[in-house]
Amino acid sequence: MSKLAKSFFLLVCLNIFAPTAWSQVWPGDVNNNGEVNALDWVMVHNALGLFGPPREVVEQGISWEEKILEPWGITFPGTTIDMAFADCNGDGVVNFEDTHGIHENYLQTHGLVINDQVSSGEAEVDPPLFFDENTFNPFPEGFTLFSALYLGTEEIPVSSFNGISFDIVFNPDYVLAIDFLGSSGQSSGWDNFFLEFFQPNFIEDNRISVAISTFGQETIINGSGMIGSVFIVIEDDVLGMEIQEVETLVSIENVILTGDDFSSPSPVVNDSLSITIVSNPLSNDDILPSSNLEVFPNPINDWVQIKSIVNIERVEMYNTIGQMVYQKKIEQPTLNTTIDLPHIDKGTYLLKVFSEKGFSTKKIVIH
Ligand SMILES: [Ca+2]
Ligand SMILES: [Ca+2]
Repeated sequence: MSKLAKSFFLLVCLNIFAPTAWSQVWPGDVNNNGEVNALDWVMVHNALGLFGPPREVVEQGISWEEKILEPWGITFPGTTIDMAFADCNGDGVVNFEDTHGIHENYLQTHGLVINDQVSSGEAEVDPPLFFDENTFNPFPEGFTLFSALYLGTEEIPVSSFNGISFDIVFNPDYVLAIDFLGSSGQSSGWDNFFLEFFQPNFIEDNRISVAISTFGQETIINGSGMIGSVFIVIEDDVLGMEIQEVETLVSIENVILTGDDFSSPSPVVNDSLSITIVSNPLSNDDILPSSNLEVFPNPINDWVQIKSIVNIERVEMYNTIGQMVYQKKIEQPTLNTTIDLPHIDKGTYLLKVFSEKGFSTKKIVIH
Protein backbone atom coordinates (compact mmCIF):
# COMPACT_ATOMS: atom_id res chain seq x y z
CA MET A 1 0.00 0.00 0.00
CA SER A 2 1.28 3.47 -0.80
CA LYS A 3 1.94 5.84 2.05
CA LEU A 4 -1.05 7.95 1.06
CA ALA A 5 -3.36 4.92 0.85
CA LYS A 6 -2.08 3.75 4.24
CA SER A 7 -2.91 7.08 5.84
CA PHE A 8 -6.33 7.05 4.23
CA PHE A 9 -6.95 3.49 5.44
CA LEU A 10 -5.90 4.49 8.95
CA LEU A 11 -8.16 7.51 8.86
CA VAL A 12 -11.16 5.38 7.85
CA CYS A 13 -10.40 2.83 10.60
CA LEU A 14 -10.11 5.56 13.22
CA ASN A 15 -13.44 6.98 12.19
CA ILE A 16 -15.16 3.63 12.35
CA PHE A 17 -13.58 2.02 15.38
CA ALA A 18 -12.68 4.97 17.58
CA PRO A 19 -15.51 7.47 17.60
CA THR A 20 -13.99 10.87 18.31
CA ALA A 21 -16.70 11.50 20.89
CA TRP A 22 -14.98 9.25 23.44
CA SER A 23 -13.27 11.16 26.21
CA GLN A 24 -10.56 10.60 28.78
CA VAL A 25 -11.51 11.06 32.42
CA TRP A 26 -9.51 10.95 35.64
CA PRO A 27 -11.93 9.61 38.28
CA GLY A 28 -12.97 12.44 40.60
CA ASP A 29 -11.92 15.34 38.38
CA VAL A 30 -15.49 16.03 37.32
CA ASN A 31 -14.85 19.38 35.62
CA ASN A 32 -11.63 18.07 34.04
CA ASN A 33 -9.53 21.06 35.13
CA GLY A 34 -6.61 18.84 36.16
CA GLU A 35 -7.28 18.67 39.92
CA VAL A 36 -9.73 16.86 42.21
CA ASN A 37 -11.19 19.26 44.74
CA ALA A 38 -14.32 20.37 46.57
CA LEU A 39 -15.94 21.85 43.45
CA ASP A 40 -15.88 18.39 41.86
CA TRP A 41 -17.78 17.13 44.92
CA VAL A 42 -20.46 19.80 44.38
CA MET A 43 -20.72 18.77 40.72
CA VAL A 44 -21.28 15.09 41.61
CA HIS A 45 -24.19 16.26 43.77
CA ASN A 46 -25.62 18.29 40.92
CA ALA A 47 -25.65 15.17 38.73
CA LEU A 48 -27.08 12.79 41.35
CA GLY A 49 -29.61 10.37 39.90
CA LEU A 50 -28.49 10.70 36.27
CA PHE A 51 -27.51 7.63 34.30
CA GLY A 52 -26.03 6.72 30.94
CA PRO A 53 -23.77 4.16 29.29
CA PRO A 54 -21.33 2.66 31.84
CA ARG A 55 -17.62 2.68 31.08
CA GLU A 56 -16.14 -0.58 29.69
CA VAL A 57 -15.51 -2.99 32.58
CA VAL A 58 -11.73 -2.48 32.39
CA GLU A 59 -12.25 1.31 32.48
CA GLN A 60 -14.39 1.25 35.65
CA GLY A 61 -13.29 2.05 39.20
CA ILE A 62 -11.80 5.11 40.87
CA SER A 63 -8.07 4.26 40.79
CA TRP A 64 -6.09 7.37 39.85
CA GLU A 65 -5.41 6.79 36.18
CA GLU A 66 -6.87 7.90 32.88
CA LYS A 67 -10.08 6.07 31.94
CA ILE A 68 -12.05 6.17 28.72
CA LEU A 69 -15.72 7.08 28.80
CA GLU A 70 -18.57 7.41 26.36
CA PRO A 71 -20.28 10.80 26.81
CA TRP A 72 -23.91 10.77 27.92
CA GLY A 73 -24.84 13.75 25.75
CA ILE A 74 -26.02 15.87 28.67
CA THR A 75 -23.85 18.64 30.03
CA PHE A 76 -23.56 20.64 33.24
CA PRO A 77 -25.64 23.85 33.02
CA GLY A 78 -23.78 26.54 31.09
CA THR A 79 -20.82 24.29 30.21
CA THR A 80 -19.68 21.70 27.66
CA ILE A 81 -18.70 19.27 30.44
CA ASP A 82 -20.49 15.98 29.94
CA MET A 83 -22.23 14.67 33.04
CA ALA A 84 -20.68 11.23 32.53
CA PHE A 85 -17.65 12.84 34.25
CA ALA A 86 -19.67 12.84 37.50
CA ASP A 87 -19.97 9.07 37.33
CA CYS A 88 -16.58 8.72 39.03
CA ASN A 89 -16.63 4.91 39.26
CA GLY A 90 -18.00 4.48 35.74
CA ASP A 91 -20.86 2.10 36.58
CA GLY A 92 -23.40 4.08 34.56
CA VAL A 93 -25.20 5.94 37.33
CA VAL A 94 -24.34 8.97 39.48
CA ASN A 95 -24.98 8.27 43.15
CA PHE A 96 -23.35 8.83 46.54
CA GLU A 97 -20.80 6.09 45.84
CA ASP A 98 -19.24 8.38 43.25
CA THR A 99 -18.20 10.80 46.00
CA HIS A 100 -15.61 8.16 47.03
CA GLY A 101 -13.82 9.11 43.83
CA ILE A 102 -13.42 12.64 45.21
CA HIS A 103 -12.39 11.57 48.72
CA GLU A 104 -9.89 8.95 47.52
CA ASN A 105 -8.30 11.16 44.86
CA TYR A 106 -8.64 14.50 46.66
CA LEU A 107 -5.99 17.01 45.47
CA GLN A 108 -4.56 14.57 42.92
CA THR A 109 -3.60 16.31 39.70
CA HIS A 110 -3.05 15.29 36.08
CA GLY A 111 -1.57 17.26 33.21
CA LEU A 112 -1.78 21.01 33.31
CA VAL A 113 -4.02 22.28 36.12
CA ILE A 114 -6.32 25.12 35.10
CA ASN A 115 -7.30 26.84 38.35
CA ASP A 116 -11.03 26.91 38.97
CA GLN A 117 -12.57 30.35 38.71
CA VAL A 118 -13.47 31.65 42.17
CA SER A 119 -16.30 33.90 43.31
CA SER A 120 -15.42 37.46 44.09
CA GLY A 121 -17.87 40.14 45.05
CA GLU A 122 -18.37 43.73 45.96
CA ALA A 123 -19.22 44.64 49.55
CA GLU A 124 -22.79 45.89 50.07
CA VAL A 125 -23.72 44.72 46.55
CA ASP A 126 -23.11 40.96 46.48
CA PRO A 127 -24.09 38.36 49.11
CA PRO A 128 -21.48 37.88 51.86
CA LEU A 129 -20.20 34.62 53.39
CA PHE A 130 -19.46 35.70 56.94
CA PHE A 131 -18.72 34.70 60.51
CA ASP A 132 -21.12 35.54 63.33
CA GLU A 133 -20.45 39.14 64.34
CA ASN A 134 -21.18 38.18 67.94
CA THR A 135 -18.05 36.04 68.27
CA PHE A 136 -16.53 37.94 71.16
CA ASN A 137 -12.78 37.95 71.79
CA PRO A 138 -10.46 37.15 73.53
CA PHE A 139 -10.13 33.38 73.93
CA PRO A 140 -7.75 31.47 76.22
CA GLU A 141 -5.12 29.01 75.00
CA GLY A 142 -6.48 25.49 74.59
CA PHE A 143 -10.04 26.80 74.21
CA THR A 144 -12.49 25.55 71.55
CA LEU A 145 -14.66 28.32 70.17
CA PHE A 146 -17.33 28.15 67.56
CA SER A 147 -18.77 30.75 65.29
CA ALA A 148 -21.80 30.42 63.05
CA LEU A 149 -21.22 30.95 59.34
CA TYR A 150 -23.87 32.75 57.27
CA LEU A 151 -24.39 33.05 53.53
CA GLY A 152 -26.32 36.07 52.30
CA THR A 153 -28.37 38.54 54.31
CA GLU A 154 -32.04 39.47 54.18
CA GLU A 155 -31.11 42.58 52.20
CA ILE A 156 -28.69 40.75 49.87
CA PRO A 157 -29.78 37.10 49.58
CA VAL A 158 -28.33 34.51 47.21
CA SER A 159 -30.59 34.39 44.18
CA SER A 160 -29.48 31.04 42.77
CA PHE A 161 -27.81 28.38 44.90
CA ASN A 162 -26.91 24.87 43.84
CA GLY A 163 -23.74 24.38 45.84
CA ILE A 164 -20.77 26.12 47.36
CA SER A 165 -17.19 25.18 48.14
CA PHE A 166 -14.65 27.20 50.10
CA ASP A 167 -11.52 26.89 52.22
CA ILE A 168 -11.22 27.94 55.85
CA VAL A 169 -7.57 28.91 56.23
CA PHE A 170 -5.73 29.20 59.56
CA ASN A 171 -2.24 29.47 61.04
CA PRO A 172 -1.35 26.01 62.42
CA ASP A 173 1.07 27.63 64.92
CA TYR A 174 -1.92 29.07 66.77
CA VAL A 175 -4.84 26.90 65.74
CA LEU A 176 -4.69 23.18 66.42
CA ALA A 177 -7.73 22.14 64.42
CA ILE A 178 -10.77 23.46 62.61
CA ASP A 179 -13.96 21.65 61.84
CA PHE A 180 -17.15 22.65 60.07
CA LEU A 181 -20.59 21.33 60.86
CA GLY A 182 -23.33 22.08 58.32
CA SER A 183 -26.86 23.15 59.25
CA SER A 184 -29.88 21.60 57.66
CA GLY A 185 -32.14 23.91 55.67
CA GLN A 186 -35.03 23.94 58.09
CA SER A 187 -33.00 25.35 60.97
CA SER A 188 -30.92 27.71 58.88
CA GLY A 189 -33.48 30.24 57.70
CA TRP A 190 -33.20 29.39 54.01
CA ASP A 191 -36.46 29.77 52.12
CA ASN A 192 -36.76 26.28 50.73
CA PHE A 193 -38.34 23.99 53.26
CA PHE A 194 -36.93 20.89 51.61
CA LEU A 195 -33.42 22.21 51.38
CA GLU A 196 -30.89 19.53 52.16
CA PHE A 197 -27.23 20.16 52.70
CA PHE A 198 -24.57 17.55 52.20
CA GLN A 199 -21.18 18.47 53.44
CA PRO A 200 -17.72 16.92 53.74
CA ASN A 201 -14.61 18.52 55.22
CA PHE A 202 -11.38 17.92 53.39
CA ILE A 203 -8.45 18.54 55.69
CA GLU A 204 -4.93 19.84 55.11
CA ASP A 205 -2.28 21.31 57.41
CA ASN A 206 -3.42 24.92 57.31
CA ARG A 207 -6.91 24.70 55.88
CA ILE A 208 -10.06 22.67 55.58
CA SER A 209 -12.06 22.68 52.39
CA VAL A 210 -15.80 22.62 52.83
CA ALA A 211 -18.33 21.68 50.19
CA ILE A 212 -22.07 22.07 50.59
CA SER A 213 -24.62 21.08 48.02
CA THR A 214 -28.28 20.59 47.46
CA PHE A 215 -29.54 17.34 46.05
CA GLY A 216 -29.65 16.91 42.26
CA GLN A 217 -30.44 19.29 39.43
CA GLU A 218 -33.92 20.35 40.42
CA THR A 219 -32.88 21.97 43.66
CA ILE A 220 -31.69 25.40 42.64
CA ILE A 221 -32.74 27.45 45.64
CA ASN A 222 -32.46 30.98 46.94
CA GLY A 223 -32.30 32.64 50.31
CA SER A 224 -30.01 33.66 53.10
CA GLY A 225 -29.06 32.44 56.53
CA MET A 226 -26.82 30.17 58.53
CA ILE A 227 -25.08 27.38 56.63
CA GLY A 228 -23.13 25.89 59.52
CA SER A 229 -20.77 26.32 62.45
CA VAL A 230 -17.01 26.60 62.43
CA PHE A 231 -15.26 24.99 65.43
CA ILE A 232 -11.82 26.40 66.14
CA VAL A 233 -9.49 24.67 68.60
CA ILE A 234 -6.76 27.02 69.84
CA GLU A 235 -3.28 25.58 70.52
CA ASP A 236 -2.59 25.25 74.21
CA ASP A 237 1.03 26.47 74.28
CA VAL A 238 1.29 29.50 71.98
CA LEU A 239 2.20 32.13 74.58
CA GLY A 240 5.35 32.54 76.66
CA MET A 241 6.70 34.83 79.39
CA GLU A 242 7.37 37.55 76.81
CA ILE A 243 4.20 37.20 74.75
CA GLN A 244 1.00 37.72 76.74
CA GLU A 245 -1.40 37.97 73.84
CA VAL A 246 -1.42 37.09 70.19
CA GLU A 247 -3.83 37.69 67.32
CA THR A 248 -4.50 35.24 64.54
CA LEU A 249 -6.78 35.26 61.51
CA VAL A 250 -9.10 32.54 60.33
CA SER A 251 -10.13 33.40 56.77
CA ILE A 252 -12.47 32.17 54.13
CA GLU A 253 -10.81 31.77 50.73
CA ASN A 254 -11.41 30.19 47.33
CA VAL A 255 -15.18 30.51 47.48
CA ILE A 256 -16.97 28.98 44.50
CA LEU A 257 -20.73 29.53 44.56
CA THR A 258 -22.57 27.71 41.81
CA GLY A 259 -26.13 28.42 40.83
CA ASP A 260 -27.91 27.50 37.62
CA ASP A 261 -24.79 28.14 35.49
CA PHE A 262 -21.58 26.20 36.13
CA SER A 263 -19.53 28.20 33.64
CA SER A 264 -18.93 31.10 36.02
CA PRO A 265 -19.30 31.23 39.80
CA SER A 266 -21.72 33.74 41.32
CA PRO A 267 -20.21 36.68 43.24
CA VAL A 268 -19.66 36.35 47.00
CA VAL A 269 -17.93 38.64 49.50
CA ASN A 270 -15.44 36.79 51.75
CA ASP A 271 -14.89 37.32 55.45
CA SER A 272 -12.28 36.52 58.06
CA LEU A 273 -12.35 36.18 61.83
CA SER A 274 -9.70 37.77 64.00
CA ILE A 275 -9.02 35.78 67.18
CA THR A 276 -7.15 37.21 70.14
CA ILE A 277 -5.49 34.47 72.19
CA VAL A 278 -4.67 35.14 75.84
CA SER A 279 -3.10 32.87 78.45
CA ASN A 280 -5.30 30.46 80.30
CA PRO A 281 -4.77 31.10 84.01
CA LEU A 282 -6.51 27.88 84.99
CA SER A 283 -4.42 25.39 83.08
CA ASN A 284 -1.19 27.07 82.03
CA ASP A 285 0.97 25.41 84.70
CA ASP A 286 -0.27 21.99 83.77
CA ILE A 287 0.55 22.22 80.10
CA LEU A 288 3.52 20.38 78.72
CA PRO A 289 4.96 21.76 75.46
CA SER A 290 3.68 19.54 72.67
CA SER A 291 7.25 19.26 71.35
CA ASN A 292 7.84 16.76 74.18
CA LEU A 293 5.44 14.44 72.49
CA GLU A 294 5.53 12.43 69.30
CA VAL A 295 2.41 10.84 67.83
CA PHE A 296 2.56 8.62 64.75
CA PRO A 297 1.51 7.62 62.22
CA ASN A 298 -0.76 10.55 61.41
CA PRO A 299 -3.21 10.26 59.69
CA ILE A 300 -3.96 6.92 61.30
CA ASN A 301 -6.18 3.95 60.57
CA ASP A 302 -6.96 2.10 63.78
CA TRP A 303 -3.97 2.49 66.09
CA VAL A 304 -1.55 5.22 67.10
CA GLN A 305 1.78 5.19 68.91
CA ILE A 306 2.65 7.88 71.46
CA LYS A 307 6.23 8.68 72.55
CA SER A 308 6.94 11.18 75.32
CA ILE A 309 9.96 12.37 77.26
CA VAL A 310 8.00 12.02 80.52
CA ASN A 311 5.93 9.03 81.62
CA ILE A 312 2.47 8.84 80.06
CA GLU A 313 -0.25 8.19 82.62
CA ARG A 314 -3.51 8.70 80.78
CA VAL A 315 -4.80 9.35 77.26
CA GLU A 316 -8.07 11.03 76.30
CA MET A 317 -9.42 11.72 72.85
CA TYR A 318 -11.96 14.38 71.91
CA ASN A 319 -13.76 15.27 68.72
CA THR A 320 -13.49 18.86 67.56
CA ILE A 321 -16.72 19.87 69.25
CA GLY A 322 -15.31 18.82 72.62
CA GLN A 323 -16.96 15.44 73.21
CA MET A 324 -14.75 12.71 74.68
CA VAL A 325 -14.72 9.68 72.38
CA TYR A 326 -11.98 7.60 74.05
CA GLN A 327 -10.02 7.37 77.26
CA LYS A 328 -7.40 5.02 78.64
CA LYS A 329 -5.50 4.93 81.91
CA ILE A 330 -1.99 3.52 81.55
CA GLU A 331 -1.56 1.12 84.47
CA GLN A 332 2.25 1.17 84.31
CA PRO A 333 3.20 4.74 83.28
CA THR A 334 5.56 4.53 80.32
CA LEU A 335 7.45 6.69 77.79
CA ASN A 336 6.06 4.79 74.85
CA THR A 337 2.58 3.38 74.34
CA THR A 338 0.35 2.22 71.51
CA ILE A 339 -3.41 2.67 71.65
CA ASP A 340 -5.94 0.86 69.51
CA LEU A 341 -8.74 2.97 68.11
CA PRO A 342 -11.12 0.72 66.24
CA HIS A 343 -14.74 1.76 65.61
CA ILE A 344 -13.99 5.48 65.71
CA ASP A 345 -15.44 7.50 62.84
CA LYS A 346 -13.15 9.14 60.30
CA GLY A 347 -12.32 12.73 61.09
CA THR A 348 -10.17 15.10 63.12
CA TYR A 349 -9.61 14.45 66.83
CA LEU A 350 -7.62 15.93 69.67
CA LEU A 351 -5.44 13.50 71.58
CA LYS A 352 -4.80 14.74 75.11
CA VAL A 353 -1.85 12.97 76.70
CA PHE A 354 -1.43 13.30 80.46
CA SER A 355 1.95 12.75 82.09
CA GLU A 356 3.51 13.29 85.51
CA LYS A 357 4.47 16.80 84.39
CA GLY A 358 1.18 17.98 82.86
CA PHE A 359 -0.71 17.34 79.66
CA SER A 360 -0.22 18.03 75.99
CA THR A 361 -2.61 18.00 73.05
CA LYS A 362 -2.00 16.70 69.53
CA LYS A 363 -4.28 16.73 66.53
CA ILE A 364 -4.79 13.40 64.83
CA VAL A 365 -6.74 12.52 61.72
CA ILE A 366 -8.41 9.13 61.37
CA HIS A 367 -8.74 7.95 57.78
CA1 LIG B 1 -11.63 19.41 39.13
CA1 LIG C 1 -21.36 5.74 39.50
